[in-house]
Amino acid sequence: MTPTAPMPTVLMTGFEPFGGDDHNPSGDVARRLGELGHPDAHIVSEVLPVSFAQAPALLAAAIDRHQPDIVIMLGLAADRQAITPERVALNLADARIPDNDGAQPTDAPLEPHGPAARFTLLPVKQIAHAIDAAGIPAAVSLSAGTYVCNAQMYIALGIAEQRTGANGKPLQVGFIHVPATPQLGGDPRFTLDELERGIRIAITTIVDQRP
Ligand code: PCA
Repeated sequence: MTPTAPMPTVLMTGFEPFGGDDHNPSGDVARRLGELGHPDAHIVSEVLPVSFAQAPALLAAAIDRHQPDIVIMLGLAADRQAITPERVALNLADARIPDNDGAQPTDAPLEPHGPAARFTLLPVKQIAHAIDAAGIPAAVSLSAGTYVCNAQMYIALGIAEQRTGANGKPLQVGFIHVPATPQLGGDPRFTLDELERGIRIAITTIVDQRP
């Protein structure tokens, strides 16, 4: 970003708790960033239900409402030991557990005529490197899985494809999974403050890398 460029608007999403947990750090971090702001970007945040049926439409509505330049979606990946920017979203819903509406799709395409996969529009290697260099474990993840987070990433990237043309300003979209906090049985290093610090670094990296 050049010094004279206006601050980009970042839509930051996270999720409500799911799978019996009483909180979800992805929603907590998104909410915090929306409240506290960030020096490099105008942040708006939304916490979405863990619902195959509802989350994509709510995300699309939030994009329409806020007209962001960048969409950074967060989700919890409780079995990971790092902050993991996602490289690929698959055209597949295959839920290990029911979502918060009780839906459990298996072996189902998200868009019957859509491409098999969509690739992130975020600089995932630079993001992982910058977070890791600040002392918070981070690594690029190949796949966002086959649950609601993957569905949200796939659909958001589809919205971005339609925006990059004459009809709208380009939209830079990607997804970052965060690990479980100590309250959820995760590594003691992954406090909410540390996850927030990591995501703040991700925002700075994305804004700095913008063409
Ligand atoms: N993680 C789930 C869905 C909501 C969340 O925070 C996932 O990884 O798909």
